[in-house]
Amino acid sequence: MARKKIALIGGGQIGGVLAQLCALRELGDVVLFDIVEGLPQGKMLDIAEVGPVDRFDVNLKGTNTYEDIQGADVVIVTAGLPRKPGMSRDDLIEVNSKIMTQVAEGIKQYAPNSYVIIISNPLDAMVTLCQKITGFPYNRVIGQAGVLDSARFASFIAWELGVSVKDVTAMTLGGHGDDMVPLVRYASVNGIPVMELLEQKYKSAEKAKEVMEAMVKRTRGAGGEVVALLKTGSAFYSPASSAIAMAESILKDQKRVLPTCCYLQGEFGVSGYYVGVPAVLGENGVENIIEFKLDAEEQAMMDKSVAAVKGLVDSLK
Ligand code: A3D
Repeated sequence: MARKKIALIGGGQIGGVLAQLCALRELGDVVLFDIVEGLPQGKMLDIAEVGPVDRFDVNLKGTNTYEDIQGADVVIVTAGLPRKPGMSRDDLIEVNSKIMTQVAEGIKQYAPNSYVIIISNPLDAMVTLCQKITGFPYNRVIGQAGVLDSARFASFIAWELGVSVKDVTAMTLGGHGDDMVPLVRYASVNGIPVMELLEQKYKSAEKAKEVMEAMVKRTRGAGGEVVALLKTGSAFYSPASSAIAMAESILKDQKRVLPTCCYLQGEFGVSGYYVGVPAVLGENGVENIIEFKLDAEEQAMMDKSVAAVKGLVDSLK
């Protein structure tokens, strides 16, 4: 059986970590593409030379030629500019649309059967554009945002309650912007509602609500928090790990339920747009979108988030 092949388009901060994670987990052979000469070649040589230490055995290649992505099973795209302090993700739309157009054409020509995971921002718009240009079916073009946004929410909850991050489940829905929807009602520690634990801790429902609101706010602004600290770019370890979880679920047909930027056709009352929702990811990409009932407050937040996505995506037309 042929070894799996993963193509990474964009060899910057996230691209380099993606390549290392693919190697460490032996997900398959990896090709790292970038337009900057020497950058992907240098990063891949650097990672390859530590194979004897980390004990991974996969082929790693850096390239400036799209032909080298031929036969890729999964393509992960990070090509595009990241934010600088004070910028919103939406400020990147003009420049990153041009980059995404080139990238999607390369994928369409050289990896026509691949499953594509987009990370470039503004996420929801870039996924939409990539799907349009490649013409690939919706189940094969998706975006990473929700795995990371949810992990940030879960981290804040674990730190607040003093419990292991391994035991916290939390999820965000909606677009990858400041209006994303952290689902408070479904956040739990091994199934025990987080709100109940906060009320126990503070012995006050009001204070518990206040603490949760602060965590929701921090989750919505978590990307910007990292940007403000780094000053020269945006988060890169966490988006890389998040996309790898999605890629691994597809490559190994794990059928994990992961918050994924998916094309909706009526789910959650949305039609014709890419929005973050829980999806089963397996050998056929998005195999199922998991819909469940939102209460009135959650639906209102979802509608607001979707309206922001629509505004941005419609500006592409
Ligand atoms: P960076 O380190 O600048 O890497 C981007 C790479 O893209 C650079 O090496 C460029 O040379 C390369 N590039 C530029 N134009 C092209 C092109 N036409 N074809 C191929 N490669 C090209 O950025 P980064 O890795 O930190 O971030 C990459 C993207 O991910 C940005 O748009 C970020 O905003 C986005 N991002 C998304 C998340 C999500 O959770 C969705 C999180 C963090 C960053």
